[in-house]
Amino acid sequence: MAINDLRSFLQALEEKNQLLKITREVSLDQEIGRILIAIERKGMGAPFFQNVRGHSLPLVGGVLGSPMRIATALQCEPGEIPDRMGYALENPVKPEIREGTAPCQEVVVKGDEVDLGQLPVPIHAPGDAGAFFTGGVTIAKDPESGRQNLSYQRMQIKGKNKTGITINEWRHVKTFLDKAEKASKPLPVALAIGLDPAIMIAAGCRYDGDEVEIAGALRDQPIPLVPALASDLLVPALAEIIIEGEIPPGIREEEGPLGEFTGHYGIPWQSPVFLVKSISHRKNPIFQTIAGASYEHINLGNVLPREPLLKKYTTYVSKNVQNVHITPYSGGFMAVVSIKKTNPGESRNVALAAFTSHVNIKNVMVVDEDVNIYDPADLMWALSTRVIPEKDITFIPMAQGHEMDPASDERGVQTKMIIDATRDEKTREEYKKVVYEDIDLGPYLE
Ligand SMILES: Cc1cc2nc3c(=O)[nH]c(=O)nc-3n(C[C@H](O)[C@H](O)[C@H](O)COP(=O)(O)O)c2cc1C
Ligand SMILES: [Mn+2]
Repeated sequence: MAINDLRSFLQALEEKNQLLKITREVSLDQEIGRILIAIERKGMGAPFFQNVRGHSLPLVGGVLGSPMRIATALQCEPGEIPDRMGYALENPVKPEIREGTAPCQEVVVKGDEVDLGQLPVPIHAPGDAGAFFTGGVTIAKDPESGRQNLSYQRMQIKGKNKTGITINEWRHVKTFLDKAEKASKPLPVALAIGLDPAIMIAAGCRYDGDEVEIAGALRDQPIPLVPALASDLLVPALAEIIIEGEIPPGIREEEGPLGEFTGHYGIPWQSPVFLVKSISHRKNPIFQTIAGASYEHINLGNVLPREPLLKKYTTYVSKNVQNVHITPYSGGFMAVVSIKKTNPGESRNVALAAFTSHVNIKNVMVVDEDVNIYDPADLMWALSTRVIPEKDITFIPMAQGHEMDPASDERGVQTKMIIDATRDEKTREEYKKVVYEDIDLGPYLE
């Protein structure tokens, strides 16, 4: 079955037993966040809440919270994800611009009718400052070149038609807003919620063109876009909900704190505001959210966009590299490389290559090919049984990392670490891993 929007993706997840329909009434105030995280940590499916207290819209979260669900979204095997992402980043496919009204514009609410309180926006983590839109993709254009861009900017609700908008340094939207503010003009923005997961994955990538072309490459066909209602932006035709408005120039207000990808809270910051002019949606729209500091958040921002280069650089150093993974439970600070080692020093060279693939990589663990890089327990087993600390652990002090990592200084200077968990030739011969074949337990538990 082809996936081209959130609905078809949810159906694909359901077919793979990766969707958990929750019919019991749940509260937006932390309860949904708690359930999202508990279910994700237990490796269950994506929770699809049918009954949100005080709201008629259903809400889904965690759809890209596991390698299995990402593989379902990309219609490949989990081990093929880095290659699929690498291919898409190098073979962009331009979108298709459609005329006329699109599904995402079936119902339109404008002007004074706009009320963000009608949407089921959760307060996710206990320390969050309020309700944040976290699962929507920001659409904006360079005011000079007209180039369009997709990214994530979380928005704290501040009124019926007003939110904050968190725009970090180095973001394309930051350069667009700088240009608009210099000309004392507002910057039109659309927030698209409830999307084809290919568009969500593309929006987390650092790319110099329009990220929708990466989504097209992931789908091997152009993504359909339609003209927005309140600006000259182009929005995904099959989105569930589109919120349109603008960022007025020169305004900054306090926003936050919010649970961040590092697994720690940020501190309150000064943000521009987003003033909403219209909300359009499909009939019976589905709301979508991403819990802060969830694996889903880290997969989108820190894992999927970076594994292709990690694979490319490590494979460049050794053709014996089997696969790579950036682990979502490390804030994206840990890279794991599996290798079928043939030379004694090969694993160290591969680790050094891994550091060059992204500044955020702080810990690199190299394992033999019999270790499951997606299984934290298998990695801890390799650490516990195959590492001789004084020989296999190497520190690289005073290197550059991420400034939000609490184990680095305020400019991100930190010590990097190599954990070489590969065995030498002799140990490899002497010690074989005990492997029990996987089994379908269904018939035994009836
Ligand atoms: C779930 C998620 C939430 C994010 N939240 C924000 C945010 O609030 N503000 C921000 O500037 N960047 C945020 N980011 C990071 C950027 O959106 C992301 O790096 C994006 O690729 C940047 O796009 P750009 O290269 O077009 O600027 C978030 C990323 C993810 C995956
Ligand atoms: Mn961009």
